[in-house]
Amino acid sequence: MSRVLVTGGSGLVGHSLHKYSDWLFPSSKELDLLDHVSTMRYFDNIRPTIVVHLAARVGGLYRNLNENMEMFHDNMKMNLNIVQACEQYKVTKLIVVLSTCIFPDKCEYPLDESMIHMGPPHHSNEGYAYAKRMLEVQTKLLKNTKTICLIPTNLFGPHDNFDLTTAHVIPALINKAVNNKTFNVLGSGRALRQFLYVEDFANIIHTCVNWEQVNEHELFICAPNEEDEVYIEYVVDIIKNHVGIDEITYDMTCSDGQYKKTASNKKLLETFPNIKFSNFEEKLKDTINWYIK
Ligand code: GFB
Repeated sequence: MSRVLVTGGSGLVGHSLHKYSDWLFPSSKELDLLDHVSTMRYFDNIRPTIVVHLAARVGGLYRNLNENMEMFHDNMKMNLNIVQACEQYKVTKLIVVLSTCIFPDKCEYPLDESMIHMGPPHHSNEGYAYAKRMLEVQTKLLKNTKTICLIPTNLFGPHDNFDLTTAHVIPALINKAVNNKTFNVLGSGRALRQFLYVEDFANIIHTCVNWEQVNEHELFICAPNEEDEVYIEYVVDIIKNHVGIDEITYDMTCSDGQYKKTASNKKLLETFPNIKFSNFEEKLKDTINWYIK
């Protein structure tokens, strides 16, 4: 009988997994991943057999630009503790979450799983990117634990972080649109992104938890189809029309971050042909309605 532990259970992705009610979702008070002793004590008591490691210090472009050192430091500490605990308590499967923003900034597109370490990441989030790349290396070195690195594109949905100073683009724009009748888009709006709805990602995680995994170490980019990549200004238009905004301005003094990070879902869909992706515009409107409610 598997005992599934989910770290970071109160966040965007964690919330979408609560429907798997027999899984464990400890709070950071019960399991402080920044504290080695607390982490080992929790694993010793609970003895999980499968770990879904979502907990991270994470944020949008502007948080990363301001907190690269803290991003590296905290994520390295959490990841070291989790991987050591999995080794010591012989966890059978560890699923971790990376991000398509950790890939090299200068590369061929579309991104595929083989490219992660082939060059420096974009300077805007190198702290986060290198910590996540080290997590991929750590998981590969585990001796008795099968590991899966899931690499999502930009996630969005209900229960996201909507704080304007740390949020990703979609919750930030929703917050501004709902709370101000005119609002500022940071940057030109010409960057390209593939947005993954959080419930679709939750389905991928659940599939991996139950997958009879053959290889010791697997990586899967989790992305909607490449042709579903959109400009930020397209997202702005949907939010503007759905909320009924009068005027929008673009603050061209702000960074656009990475221009694009187009990623291929080929390996994921070849391995799990039943994976489906929701309609982006419909789920963006659902997320706005959830925030307004
Ligand atoms: O989601 P986001 O903040 O991060 O998106 P990244 C940034 C893009 O949205 C840039 C535009 O092109 C911004 O110019 N944007 C427009 C805004 N208005 C806003 C706004 O009000 N707030 C924000 N945040 N963006 C992140 C990485 O990159 O991707 C993280 O830094 C993480 O580490 C995440 O991996 C998935 O997509 O640029």
